Amino acid sequence: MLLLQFSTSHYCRKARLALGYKRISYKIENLTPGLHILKVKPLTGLTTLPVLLPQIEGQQQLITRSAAPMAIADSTEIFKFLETYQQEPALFLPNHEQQTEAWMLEDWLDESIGTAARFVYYQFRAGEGKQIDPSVFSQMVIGVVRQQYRINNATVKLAASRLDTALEELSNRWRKSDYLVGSSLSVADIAAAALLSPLALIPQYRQAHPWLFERIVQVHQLCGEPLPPGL
Ligand SMILES: N[C@@H](CCC(=O)N[C@@H](CS)C(=O)NCC(=O)O)C(=O)O
Repeated sequence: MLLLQFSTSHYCRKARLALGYKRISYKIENLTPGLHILKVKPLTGLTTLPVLLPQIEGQQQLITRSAAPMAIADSTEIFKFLETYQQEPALFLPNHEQQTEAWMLEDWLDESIGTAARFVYYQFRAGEGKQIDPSVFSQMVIGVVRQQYRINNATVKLAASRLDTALEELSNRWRKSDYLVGSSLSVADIAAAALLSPLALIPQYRQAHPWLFERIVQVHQLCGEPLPPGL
C-alpha cells in the first residue's frame, strides 16, 4: 500500500494511526502542497490528502484482495477500507449502537474539531509560536495556509470556542475510561488523537489539559506511530 500525504498534516496522521493499529505495512509518498493537486485530482476527483493507494505499481501481485479500489480519498473512507481489507485487530466496535456513536464522534472531530485545531495551530505558529521555525520558507507556508483557509483573529476566536466545547466532551469521556466509546480503541479515539495533536505545541493547551496529551501518547503507542511534535 502507498499513502500519499503531507508530512505535517494531522488528517494524514489519522490515516497512519489506523494503518499502524492494524500493523499493515505501507509506504509513504510525501507530496508538496499546491503541486499535490496535479497528482491527486486525477486519482480521486478531490484535492485533499491523505489518499491511500492499495496497490503499489509493479506490486499488484502482492495484493490478494482483488476488489481493492485504485485510490481511496478521505481519512474516514480509509478507515472503512482498512476494516474490510483486514478485520483484526478491529477498529469497529462489536456493538452496533456503540459503533454508530463512534462514527458520530469521528465525523464531528473530522468536520469541525480538526478544522478548529488547524485554525488555532496556524494562528499560534504565526504569532507566539513563530520561534518554532522562524525561517522565511516556513512563515511563507504558514501565510499561504492562513489565506487558503481564511484564518484570521475572528475565525480563530470561533475555532477556539469550538475547541473548548470539544475538550469538555472529550474530557468527560477520556477521563472516565481509556476509550471514548465502548471498551476498545475505535475510530473516535484515533480521530481525536490525530486531530487534536497539533495542540501539543501550544503551551496554554498543554498546561490546561494534561489528560488530553496523556491519551494522545497512549493512542500513538497502541498504533506504533511516532509521537507528534511537542510530545
Ligand atoms: N476530511 C478530509 C480532510 C483532509 C484535509 O483537510 N486535508 C488537508 C491537509 S490537512 C488538505 O489536503 N488540504 C489541501 C487541499 O485542500 O487542497 C479527510 O479526513 O481526509
